[in-house]
Formats: sequence, C-alpha cells, structure tokens
Amino acid sequence: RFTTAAEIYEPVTPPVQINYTKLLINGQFVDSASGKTFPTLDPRTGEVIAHVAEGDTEDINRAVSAARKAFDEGPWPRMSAYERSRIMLRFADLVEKHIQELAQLETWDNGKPYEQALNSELPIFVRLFHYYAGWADKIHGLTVPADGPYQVQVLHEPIGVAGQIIPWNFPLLMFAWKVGPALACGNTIVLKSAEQTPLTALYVAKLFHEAGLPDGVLNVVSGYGPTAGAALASHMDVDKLALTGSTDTGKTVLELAARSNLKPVTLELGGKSPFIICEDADIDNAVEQAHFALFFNQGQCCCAGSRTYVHERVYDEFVEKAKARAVRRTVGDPFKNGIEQGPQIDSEQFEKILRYIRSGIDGNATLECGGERLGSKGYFIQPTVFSNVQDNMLIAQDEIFGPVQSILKFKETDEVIKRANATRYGLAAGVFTKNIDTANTVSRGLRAGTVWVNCYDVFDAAIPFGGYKMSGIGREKGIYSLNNYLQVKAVVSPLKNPAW
Ligand code: TXE
Repeated sequence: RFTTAAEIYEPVTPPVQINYTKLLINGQFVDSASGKTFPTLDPRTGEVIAHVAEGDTEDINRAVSAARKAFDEGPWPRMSAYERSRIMLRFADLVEKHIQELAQLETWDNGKPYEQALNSELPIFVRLFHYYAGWADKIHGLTVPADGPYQVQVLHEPIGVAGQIIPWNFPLLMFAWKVGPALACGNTIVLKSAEQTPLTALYVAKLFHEAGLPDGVLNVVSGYGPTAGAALASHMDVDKLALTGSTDTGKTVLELAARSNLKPVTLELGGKSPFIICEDADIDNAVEQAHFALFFNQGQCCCAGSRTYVHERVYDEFVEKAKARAVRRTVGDPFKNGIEQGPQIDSEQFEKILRYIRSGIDGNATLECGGERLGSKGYFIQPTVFSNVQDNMLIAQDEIFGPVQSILKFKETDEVIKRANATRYGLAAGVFTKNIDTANTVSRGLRAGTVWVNCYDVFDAAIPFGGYKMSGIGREKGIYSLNNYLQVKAVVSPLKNPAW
C-alpha cells in the first residue's frame, strides 16, 4: 500500500524555528565573506526552507586560522582530558534536551522519517558522544623496551587541525562519527556540512559552545563541495582530512590532499553490498532484514544491502515475499506517524535513481513492483523490486542510493562468495544461514569491512566501520577512529643507570 498522494501534498510544517543559518567561525555566527547565501530545500516539496550563508575559500581560510589558533595557543589540547570529557558529556545532555527540535530539523532538511530521526538516530548520536567522552581520558602512550641503555616513551598526541567533510544522508550521525573522536583526542576542527543539509550541524555546534567548548575548537562552514570542500581539502594548514561521500569525491580530495601538504586522509565512500540468503535461512526473517537493509533511509545508505543473492531453492518464495513486503511499505510525509519512507534528498538523486530503474527495465530484469515516482511533487519514489537480476547489469554494479532492491539467484556457496566479491566496492555484507560453518566460510571469504550474520545495519559506537577496496580508507567508530586523530611521537633518552 503506497500512501495516497493527498497525504504527501499537505506537508506539515514542523514547529521548530530555524535560528542558525550563518557560518560558525571562532565561536561566532558570521556571514560569508562574499555575503552569498544558498537555499536549502524541503525534499517533500522542493521548496526553500531557509537561505544559508555560503562559505567559500576565504571562509575556510578564516575557519582554519581560528582552529589553528585554538590548537596552537588555545586551551583545548592543553586542557585536562577529564575536562574535555566533561564538556562532551554536557554537550550530549544538551542534545538530549533539544532532541525533538533536532529530529524535526533533520527530517525537514533531509526527508527521513521523523520517528527514525527521533527514536534511532538522535539516541545513537548521544551514545556516540558518551562513548568518545569516555575515551578522552583513556588515550595514552606506551613505554617500549629498547636495545641499549635508553628510555623510550611513545606519546600519543593530537594531530592538530582536522578538516571534516560530511554528506547529507545522515547529517547528524556523520557529524558525531567525525567530531566525537577528533575532540576526544584534543584536536580542533573545521567541518563542512553537505550543501543539501546544512541546518543541524549549525544547531549542534551552537549547543557545543553552550556546553563550554572554547571558541575556535569547532568551526562549521556550510557550502558546496568544489568550492568550500576543495578549499578545505587543499589547505596547507589542515593536518588531517576525513570525508564521507562518493568514491569520485574521495579520489578528488585524496589528490587535493596529496598536492597540498600530504595531510593523511580517511575516506568512507560508496558501496554495493551483497546480502546473501542461503537455502537454510529463516526466510521470513531474511525477507524482512533484506528489505530493511536496502530500503532503510530511502535506500540512501552507503552500506545498503543492494545485491540480494538468494539460493535457487528458496528464490521464488523469497521474491514473492520481498515483493509483498515492498508493496506494504508506507511512503509519505516523513513527519506522519507510521511512515517508513520519505522523499529522496534532491532532484539530482531522484533523477539518478529513476535512470537506474529504467536501465533495469531496459536490461530485462523483471520489475516486480514500483518503478515510478510517487505523486508529482517532491522526490518520492515507489519502493521498487527487481528479480532475475544478472551480475553484469548496471543495477547490480553501481550504487543506486535509492529504494531499488535487486534480487539475484545463486547455487553454490563458493560461487556466491566469488560473485559477491566481484565488485569495486567492499563496505559491508550480510549472510543469512542457520549453519555456523556456512556463516564462518562466507564471512571470512567476503572482502568487506563489516559482515552482518543473520542481522543487518547493527551500529554501535564501539564497532569499527569502513571499507575495503574503493569503499574507502581507514575505519571510523570504536577504538580504530582514535588512530585517525593521533600522532605518535617516540621520545628517546639515555638511561644513566641501565640496571634500574
Ligand atoms: O556526493 P558527494 P553526492 C554516493 C551516492 C550518491 C553519490 C553522489 O552514490 O548518489 O555519492 O552524492 C562534498 N571537494 N554517496 O553528490 O558530492 C560535498 O559538498 C571537497 C555515498 O551528494 O561526494 C558533500 O559535503 N568536497 C555517501 C560531500 O562531499 C566535495 C554519502 C559528499 O558529497 C567535493 C553521499 C570536492 N570536489 C553520497 N565535491 C556515503 N558514503 O554514505 C563534493 N564534496
């Protein structure tokens, strides 16, 4: 059942006020140097929500100077780790206090279901800051036994000014994944939000200052990628860069980083994650999880389970049930209760998804349901299921980033491992089986940064996340993300009395 068009056409205006639309540099909200602004749109209608200051090179320069000063002279890296931790915890408390406004703003700017933002993403955001606040005073170095009469200390120091570029699919969570570890380690930050979703980063950065974050430690510049983003990636005074975005943008910023000051780069990029259902799997559970793995967040997840491989013996049953589940998916105004799917983020993504759907139809995959836009306003797309998909079809190779499930058939475990790995990506994977040996064989055979066994999209602050191959470089979350934001310094001094 798709929600009726009338429900989509009467969008409720959320009761949240938009108070922050300027750039946040050195603790102050300021206009962009050019005075330019850009519109941020409501994906339900394509109408303007607000005009936001448009940062460019000069603003990035100002923000980097502020972050540099806060790092070189300011209190943050010199503050006790305990004090840093307490500011992060106070910030998490403030976010909890403002949880409804933040969830409303996130839904308004992004189009994701309000219930998802409120009950899932905001609590995970808070949890991430609790987790990294807990790390702040547990980051320490080592002493190393060296040959000869030397004392060797290995210090773990903050790396300096971190440049962070985030996408629009999870604006708040991507903020948390990047800002949490960087601040816990004592770095200062210039963050560029995605041009589609600038509102919540400004709001939470303001809350961080209310929680006691010193000026210049966290600067937020809204703006476009090729201008503000590129200026950040190529800045000579930025010591480390992190990006979540497309694989093409990952290549661009890696090159900009190399051509400027060789700043280290972590990248979290696209994916085409296999979701493998073996013949002994609990089919109803696998149908539900495969549906969730693909359609969650309008299909706009880097780790979306977008190649559903089903064993030939259970294939027909699976396709029938997957189709029935997709048809039942509720699509409509994301502010309404019970809505599972809102609009896609913008016209560019919307058109890209519809092009892939057409290519699936033209390539003779079987369109089981959906396949068209929903209504005539905003960026809603019908939940779409293709069966009889072949590995060489575009819909089985490219990241569609939309509500389009592609179901493929397999026969042997070894065969499906090979086919699942035959991709330029390697972000995540799922395997559904009751057999522990199959689960072990498949999960060890897959070249992916995360393998979920009989579950999918289980995120936890402590679990590392990142990609093999062209899905990225490095890991975020957990203990692994701390390494991205630390320098290692060996301090060697002679020992006067080696016996001691
Ligand atoms: O990504 P971009 P787009 C994938 C997904 C999607 C496709 C395109 O397949 O359909 O990418 O989305 C900034 N220098 N993912 O165009 O452009 C940009 O401003 C520096 C997967 O939105 O990569 C934004 O802040 N920065 C993904 C961020 O990069 C630049 C999430 C991501 O935007 C830049 C999003 C440049 N030259 C899209 N160009 C995931 N891994 O979750 C752009 N940016």
